[in-house]
Amino acid sequence: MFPTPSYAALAPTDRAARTAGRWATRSLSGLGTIAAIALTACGGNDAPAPLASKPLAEACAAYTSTALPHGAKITRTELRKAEGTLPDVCIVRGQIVSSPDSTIQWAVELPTLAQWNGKTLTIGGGGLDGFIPTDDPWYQQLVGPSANPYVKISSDSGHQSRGFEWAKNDVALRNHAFDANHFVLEVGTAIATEFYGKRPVRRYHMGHSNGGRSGLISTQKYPQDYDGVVAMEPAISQQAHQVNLGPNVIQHIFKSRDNWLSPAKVALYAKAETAACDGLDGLKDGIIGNVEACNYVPTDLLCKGADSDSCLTAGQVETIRRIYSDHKTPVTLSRGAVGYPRFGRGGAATSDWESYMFGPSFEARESFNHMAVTEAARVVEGNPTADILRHDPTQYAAQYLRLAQMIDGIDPDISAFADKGGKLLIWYGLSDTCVSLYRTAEYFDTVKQRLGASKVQGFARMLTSPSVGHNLDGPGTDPLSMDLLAALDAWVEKGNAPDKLIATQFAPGTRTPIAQRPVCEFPKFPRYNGTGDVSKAESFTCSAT
Ligand SMILES: [Ca+2]
Repeated sequence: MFPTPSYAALAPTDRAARTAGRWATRSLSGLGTIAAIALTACGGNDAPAPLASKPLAEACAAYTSTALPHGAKITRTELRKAEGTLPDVCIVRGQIVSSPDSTIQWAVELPTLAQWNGKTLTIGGGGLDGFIPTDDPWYQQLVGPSANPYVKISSDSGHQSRGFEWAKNDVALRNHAFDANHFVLEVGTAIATEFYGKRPVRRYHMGHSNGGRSGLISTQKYPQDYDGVVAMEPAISQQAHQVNLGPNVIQHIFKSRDNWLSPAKVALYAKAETAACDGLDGLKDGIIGNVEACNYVPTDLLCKGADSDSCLTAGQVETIRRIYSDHKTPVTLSRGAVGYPRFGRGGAATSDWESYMFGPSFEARESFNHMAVTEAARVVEGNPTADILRHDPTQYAAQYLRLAQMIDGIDPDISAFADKGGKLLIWYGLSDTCVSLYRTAEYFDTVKQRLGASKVQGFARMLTSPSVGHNLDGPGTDPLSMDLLAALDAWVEKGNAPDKLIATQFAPGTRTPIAQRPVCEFPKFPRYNGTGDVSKAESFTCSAT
């Protein structure tokens, strides 16, 4: 139930066959079957041309199927004309009625036969889902132009509202947690096979926030589904987030105006934190690379007289201390987990603090974290008007555990995914103030402990970019400039591990490149070598200290 930037800032803002054989069988339905019969009858290579060999509009209008897996039914097909960097595609839309309480709406985007690279890309949805990611320009921007040659697959995860009330239903919860993406991947695979006359050779997943979680959980629940997964800032422990942030941070912020930080006060703090910590990575460039060494506490900003935008109250200093503190609400969640770690430094200089912690006004209580803990509290209390300021998670431990056991993507045994050659690329902005970087780092450590660090190095990486938040903005480099999908594809197809990725920093509000930095593996960050052009990546070395 985590947002993507589209959730808060950029717009009103995830799962293959249980066995490879099953989707191979499915792939011989429809036109594939006709092709197979024709091949047998002629005894040669004169298979009829696939539907996709016709002009796209004609092929799209003619496409139909009565044999899709999981009872999937097509509701309509439509041609979307090229726009911006997006090409012409045929969109096949449909649904899977899982139960009276959960219908999965899905869409499959088919490029022309000439453009198709023979692969599929599932795009995971953020927030609480309830929308089709491929219909949201933000998600098309997230996967980038590199995704255009792919068949793009996405779903609303099995419910049509953006709230969390559907979570009381087990089928809806299971669909959202992992099954919807799995079912729809099989549907998309069957459609691609019928449309192009050949089965996809690779299948990837890319998502951010909850969409990153859905990619990660697929490697745990359905390890045969994907050949590669890009999980950006994955929200893998959402109930731990609610149970801990609610009483320890959100209640504090919204119980008194003196604890809430206005945009002006966030800017004041951002400037002071940057001044205190920017140079710890060897260069004062506005980027706080060495987040571990940054321990600034803003007591120097304490108001000496009347409260104003140029000082912080004691309550506001306490708020900041809580953002940067580990929390231990005594509620045990899946795999015995208790607590939720602090957020990384640098978030005040991104749009994250306003989006996720404070919102635009104290009275509105519109921050995402406030909304998330409130929605969860209402589900576990069974009370649609429950107020987070009076909610005690310890009274609802069993209900939170039920949710966590379904949604959490924290099984460290992803050996089946690794052993079949799957590649996993996790990326994090170090300043994320929605989903703690340190929680995912803890999870990645458990994977290394289970599988061995050298094995993990062969198929999985956790990369980070400093001074970038959950909205993918900030003084740091642009996360989309790394082209993580292309990096994943190069790792899967050519064995080129993503060891030397470079990210580009743009002038604020523009697409004018001003500098480049190496993308480092956590806990390393780009440290300036002390000499060399500060705009060039080669002048920086990935360092842990
Ligand atoms: Ca710096």
